[in-house]
Amino acid sequence: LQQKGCVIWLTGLSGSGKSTLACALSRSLHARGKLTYVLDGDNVRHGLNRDLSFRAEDRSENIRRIGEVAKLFADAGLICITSLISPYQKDRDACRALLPEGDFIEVFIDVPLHVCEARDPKGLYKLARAGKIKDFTGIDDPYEPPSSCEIVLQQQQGNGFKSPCDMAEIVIAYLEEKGYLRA
Ligand code: GGZ
Repeated sequence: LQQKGCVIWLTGLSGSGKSTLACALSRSLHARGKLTYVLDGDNVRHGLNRDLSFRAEDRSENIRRIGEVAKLFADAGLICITSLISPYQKDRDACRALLPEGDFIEVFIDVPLHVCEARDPKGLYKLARAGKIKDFTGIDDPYEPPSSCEIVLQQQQGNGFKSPCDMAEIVIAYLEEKGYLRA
């Protein structure tokens, strides 16, 4: 086998930059000759998971299914990047438990709610505040930050701001150190 598979599990609020980071990571890994697959909540909810709502039990089922699919990709030797809010700790832990020790790499994109809300790229926070979307994460549905995860990314660290590419490099350095990028 040409590479050892793993799952890079991105978690964070809507508007925290998960999809942008997933894309930057995947490009950078391709440039190193690695096979990747991105599973994005927003996309998968239009196909495989189109029967699921944002109620707590449906979010859990969304995460469970994507965790199982991610495991299949990792088994096949790919680096699978998931990009879901995945707000509940117990659901993330259940996905972790599907994989061999070390192969589930949880990455918390730690962007505060007020920053995500100020960005509001799709206008969803505005709708949620107006009560037009119910059960919106961070507004009237909880987000449980990881209590312990492999990587925490913050936009502002020290005096500098981190771009999506800078963040991707941090994850790539981790993969390198753990031996996931060996030929
Ligand atoms: C949270 C919602 C909601 C509610 C629609 N709560 O920023 P986006 O728009 O593109 O990504 C969000 C996406 C969340 O889907 P996930 O599959 O990642 O969620 S979870 O892991 O909790 O199952 C957001 C949009 O769908 N969206 N309604 N009520 N986000």
